Amino acid sequence: MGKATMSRGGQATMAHGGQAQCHPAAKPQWHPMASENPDDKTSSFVIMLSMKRFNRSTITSNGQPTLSSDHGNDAVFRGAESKCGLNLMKLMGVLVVVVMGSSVLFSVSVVLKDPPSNVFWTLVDARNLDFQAQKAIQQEDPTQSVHVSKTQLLDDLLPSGFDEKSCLSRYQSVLYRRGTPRRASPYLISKLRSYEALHKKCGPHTDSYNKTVKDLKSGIYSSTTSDCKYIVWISFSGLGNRILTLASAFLYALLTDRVLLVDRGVDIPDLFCEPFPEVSWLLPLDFPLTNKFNGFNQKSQESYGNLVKSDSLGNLTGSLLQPYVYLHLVHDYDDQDKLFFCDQDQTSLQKTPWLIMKTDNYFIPSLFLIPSFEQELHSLFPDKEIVFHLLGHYLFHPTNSVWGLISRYHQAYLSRADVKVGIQIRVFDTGPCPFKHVLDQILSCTIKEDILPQINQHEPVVGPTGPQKSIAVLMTSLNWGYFEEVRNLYWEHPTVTGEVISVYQPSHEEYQQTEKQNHNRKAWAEMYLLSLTDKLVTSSWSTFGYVAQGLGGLKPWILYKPENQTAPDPPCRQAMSIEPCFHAPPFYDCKLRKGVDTGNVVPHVKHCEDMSWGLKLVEE
Ligand SMILES: Nc1nc2c(ncn2[C@@H]2O[C@H](COP(=O)(O)OP(=O)(O)OP(=O)(O)O)[C@@H](O)[C@H]2O)c(=O)[nH]1
Ligand SMILES: [Mg+2]
Repeated sequence: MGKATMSRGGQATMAHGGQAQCHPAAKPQWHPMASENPDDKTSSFVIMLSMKRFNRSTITSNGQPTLSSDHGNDAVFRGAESKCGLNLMKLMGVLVVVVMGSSVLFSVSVVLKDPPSNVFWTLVDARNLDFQAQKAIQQEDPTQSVHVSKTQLLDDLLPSGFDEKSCLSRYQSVLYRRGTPRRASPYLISKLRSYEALHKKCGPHTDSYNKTVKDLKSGIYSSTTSDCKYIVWISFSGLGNRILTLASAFLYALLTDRVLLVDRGVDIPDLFCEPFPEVSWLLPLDFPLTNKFNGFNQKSQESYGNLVKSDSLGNLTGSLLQPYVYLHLVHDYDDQDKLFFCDQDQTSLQKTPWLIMKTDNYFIPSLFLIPSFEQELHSLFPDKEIVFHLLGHYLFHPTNSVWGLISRYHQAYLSRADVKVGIQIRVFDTGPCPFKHVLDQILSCTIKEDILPQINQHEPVVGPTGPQKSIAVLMTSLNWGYFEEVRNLYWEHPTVTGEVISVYQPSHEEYQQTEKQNHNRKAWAEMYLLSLTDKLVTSSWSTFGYVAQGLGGLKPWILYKPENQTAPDPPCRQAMSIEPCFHAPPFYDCKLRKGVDTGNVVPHVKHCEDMSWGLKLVEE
């Protein structure tokens, strides 16, 4: 990320520049996983308590929870038997077993049926979901197929008919969430089914695809060869950005009846399962323009902006009769590139068989400002704040290797907590880490907003003051320092409420390492794990945090961006909506041909909380 500059016509652009981030003072140091330290009594205590609760129930291979003999409980029963008489105790034991068993069975049946989403927002149900998650993970054969219910298809958001074993997350993810994602409109569901049919007809290696590629190779423009048109998404930028831009490109494909094809970059097939049935979304390796992708930039002749400029009138009329057009929607795009967001220009692009898009921006908010898309978008998304939430759940299913990272981590550190708190720290300043002002900001936000309890500085031990919740905090950061400080704080001091806080961080990669396979797997796993929390704190300007909040359906508390190495006051605020922010929107009225504040045109597109010139969708 970088600074915003105003360009001609009052349009703002983002200059990312170098990856400004918090660097360790010396060479990156690799610390041992502190949270695995057996001396960390805090974590062990929490786990021990939860294990006790869990051991009472195991789940059989047919998916039904049953009661197993917990050795500790057996001992209690045996002692009681000798005191009170065998038969009475047996009877009581059977009664307890029946009551507990039926309550667990009832709750599981509620989960598996089709519950209203708010039913999940209770601790009882959350634990039952954890039983399910536990079962899924504990299966001896992790690739064993699970029964697919309507709930697992996310209330028909997902198509049926996939091979379940090839992508376990598609069916198991619901077991880790408190409820299914928010409901899609029937219109969106039918649009997705139509898209899948189109993809099957036009996707890679179909007759239509082969014909259209043939024309492309020979440089011929033809609108009659095939009735299939394509949008090719180029893999570009950090993983958070790529997830948001892929969702944006897909929505654009839905709106313009194009087929989305995905440049695999270095890692796309390693991170995401195929989302469409039968025909791949991956661009074939022999696609004739692939070797141009890296070179496409703001100056490329084939870019829409430059084609507009080369028109003698400076203004295109009618259709663009090009075999392909490059859409440069990267943060450094200029006023002509931004005409992409105008109706008239969309008409020009309509007949071009191939659009090749490079972007690092979540540009969906500006699609909502294009009049010809307005009605369709309203029918697809009557609730404007769940656009990424739904598209994200439809498109992004972690591959089995990433799902292993997610499910094992969840199982080991998070599943038993009553409350899961996510804290995502992305620092864009350079200097020795951790910064004290960032740490101060994290603590003042979480305590002020009642996300974490205060510590008691004066007493070595504080007894419980009421029913105790276990709170697990999942921190993510490239740096280790913030986690270490927060964990130590809650280890070295009791909380004023007596609650015990366990703090975990999966990795500390120190700096972005896009070429390293495991690096991006971990980044994806961490975004996903954050999305499984109940309360989320994110950093300003971070697409990593946006993905987590969007998938999780969470309105995060956003830590304001520190200025001059000082913790801002207030330290954070809760987001208006769960939608990501478009960092570099155009500020242009296509009809009036002059600058306009696009955050002030319709009630559901507003400026972002963390970036005053950004745009985001909010529910009216
Ligand atoms: N594992 C891990 N990787 C991280 C974390 N924060 C940043 N990264 C890495 O750095 C990249 C940053 O790119 P994004 O995912 O777009 O996140 P962002 O916060 O928007 O950062 P920028 O795009 O660089 O401004 C990620 O994709 C990861 O590769 C983190 O907390 N955990
Ligand atoms: Mg980013």
